[in-house]
Amino acid sequence: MLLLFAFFMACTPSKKEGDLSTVQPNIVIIYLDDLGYGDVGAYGATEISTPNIDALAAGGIRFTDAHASSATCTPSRYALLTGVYPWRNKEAKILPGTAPLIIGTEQQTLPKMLRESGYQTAIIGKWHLGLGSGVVDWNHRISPGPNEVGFEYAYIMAATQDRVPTVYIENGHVVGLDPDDPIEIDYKNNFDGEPTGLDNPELLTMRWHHGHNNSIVNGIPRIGFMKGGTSARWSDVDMADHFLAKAKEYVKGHKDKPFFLYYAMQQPHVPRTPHPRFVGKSGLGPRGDVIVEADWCVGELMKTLQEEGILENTLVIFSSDNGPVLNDGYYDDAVEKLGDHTPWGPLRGGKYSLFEAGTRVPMITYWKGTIEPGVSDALICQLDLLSSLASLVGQEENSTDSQDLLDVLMGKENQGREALVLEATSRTALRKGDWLMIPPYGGDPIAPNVNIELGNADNYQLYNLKDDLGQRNNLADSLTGKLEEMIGAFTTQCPGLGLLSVQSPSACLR
Ligand code: NG6
Ligand code: CA
Repeated sequence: MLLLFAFFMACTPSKKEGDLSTVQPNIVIIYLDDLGYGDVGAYGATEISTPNIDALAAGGIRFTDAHASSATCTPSRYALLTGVYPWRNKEAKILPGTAPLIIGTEQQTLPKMLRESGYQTAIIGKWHLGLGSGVVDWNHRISPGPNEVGFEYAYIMAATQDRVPTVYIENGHVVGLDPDDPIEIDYKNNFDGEPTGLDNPELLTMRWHHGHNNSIVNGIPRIGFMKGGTSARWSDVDMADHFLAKAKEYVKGHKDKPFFLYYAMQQPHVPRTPHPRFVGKSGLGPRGDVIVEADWCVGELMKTLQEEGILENTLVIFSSDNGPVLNDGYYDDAVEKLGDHTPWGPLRGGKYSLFEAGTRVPMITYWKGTIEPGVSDALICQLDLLSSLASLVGQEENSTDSQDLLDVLMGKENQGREALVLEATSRTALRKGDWLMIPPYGGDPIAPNVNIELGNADNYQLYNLKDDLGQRNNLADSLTGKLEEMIGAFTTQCPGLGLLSVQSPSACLR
């Protein structure tokens, strides 16, 4: 009887009308890799079809001014999971596959917080926050990693699809590893006699454009050198199905108690390797095809939640870790077949950029029967999920940069953050209200290989996004009062992050 009651409570939370403070829905974060603001139908894309993501948007809150904390992966994921601005941690930058874990095992994290509330917690997909505490031996249990910072279950790729090791890791163990064929990884030197993308172009099925010319796995040249582990190497074209199967299995096996699932998909990051059944489906080349594939995965996961009878007890949060990039290091027709598609939507810049398309990404909250469909233009950051979800499940959480914007996530309130410090490849800028201020930074205005405007300029830039979403009209010279106000606000966001130190916010490093 008691068991039955517990089961009932888990599946049907005791929700009072308008009171979310005691609710423990399942929480699923679906996180894409490099999906741009304009890559989704619901965000205006006309050249690509994303019916399943669009359905989430139509049935939930579609945020128009939501941000990843950063314009690259590792820092955004650090912020998402810790609630701490990534520029406070100097290690929070794009990591090689051999980097140590950059989240402290004593640090507060989203999965830890939810675990304290009785949640089961899992990550399935891309990790890219480092593993181990020095030199990793891939042939023994790899620790610390996701299991040590709050995830009870972890089925991950260590870094990115273009970096070695190209294996799945389940709770610290490389999946399918033959002990007689140990894995060795090195990011500096190749292993004797191993082919590389640089020396063996005849072995490649995908050509590298810049970087990506080290070890070859499945005909694809990668970043970093790898030897051994042949039986454990993943199949790139099956990766989406593989992670999806794991996610579905997790949902089915854990539906009787509240769970948190962080489903970190690999698309549309390079190398773009759609399963053969999606090849050619978008007409935009592999980049478009993997977005179609990812959309299908989203639909399948939603179907599973429905079939398992838990859709109305599950909060789904959909987003991306940074803005879009076309050529990110391989010849894969992303540029050539783009046609009229605009992955950055009406924004300027893209991945790696301090302009809006660097960090402003699609974000949707969906909770059937609880969230009323709508559109929110509140300024919100993925950084805020920690405090907001703590508030949802009734946990105290005020130790971080994260703000409690639960009502905004639920579509009950449109007042988001007042200000947000954005980060792109260790540079920072300030959003406040409708304004964006980018301090002067040296370096290329346009990244030559990826052809993205980075936001670098000799002088301050100030844009009013309300009138000028495309950030074409720099008002820094004409609105000096506003500029001063923004610089002042930027400085107070973090004492020490002032005019002289903006280019290296070391005073704010923890
Ligand atoms: C860059 C890679 C790029 C991508 C990025 C990380 C080169 C030349 N470029 O260094 O291909 O892997 O790192 O992307 O190596 S992220 O989305 O994980 O931040
Ligand atoms: Ca990314």
